[in-house]
Amino acid sequence: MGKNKSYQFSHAMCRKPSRSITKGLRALNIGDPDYDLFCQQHRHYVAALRETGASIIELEASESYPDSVFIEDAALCIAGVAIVLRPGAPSRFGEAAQLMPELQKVFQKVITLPGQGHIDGGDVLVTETEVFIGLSARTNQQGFDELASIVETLGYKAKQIHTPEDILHFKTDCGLLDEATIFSSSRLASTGCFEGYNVIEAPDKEIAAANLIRFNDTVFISTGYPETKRILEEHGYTVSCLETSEAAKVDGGLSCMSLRFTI
Ligand code: CIR
Repeated sequence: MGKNKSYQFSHAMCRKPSRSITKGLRALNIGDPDYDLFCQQHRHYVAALRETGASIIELEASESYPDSVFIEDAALCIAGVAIVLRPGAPSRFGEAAQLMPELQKVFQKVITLPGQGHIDGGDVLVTETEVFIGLSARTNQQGFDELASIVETLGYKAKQIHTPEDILHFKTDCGLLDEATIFSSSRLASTGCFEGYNVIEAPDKEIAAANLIRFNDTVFISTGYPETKRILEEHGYTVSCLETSEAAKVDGGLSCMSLRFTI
């Protein structure tokens, strides 16, 4: 595995949005996503990842699972291995089994969690040596224990975090910028969970920008956060903005729409 494996990737796997996305889970109803606009934004997302030099595997939409476009929650790809997770929301349980054969086409080793714990990929942040796992409404202690036991065999240290209560997923509020640096909301950073890393805090008025992804040489942020863009560029990052208005209506952001890995 090469250097900077936490943000340099040969591949990403994405799933097209389904028409049933209008039934997607959300904490607050601010209106249904527009299917056609979601598809357009998703196409731009896929194209932008591809432009970094990666190959993108695009799966067909799955109507049975409204939230399946948020593919990150059903698996974790790490150290050349795919780990099928067990999402914490009942309407999403079946996404993992549906994804498994797709992962088997790509990975030599696909493993499942050993027990009945729950864990959403949105609660997992991978750095060069550590795997942060945030307990949340979707990820429980048993899920942590099961995933921790697997990633430790892959040479990573598992770190348990208590995600502040009103945050859906750990990565709703943070993203990796490079091997030493994490971008985070101040509410999450102030818990001290990123000790040992450099932290760049999201401006309080742009807290939703915290769900960014570093994918190869580009940091992708959602459009509409000019201060975040300025701060990241000042730190020397190449920043590209992507429209995520429709995903946001069902609590989705940039990280959840891809599995990022190297094979
Ligand atoms: C859900 O509530 O499960 C979806 N509507 C949104 C999932 C977003 N996933 C993520 O940020 N990892």
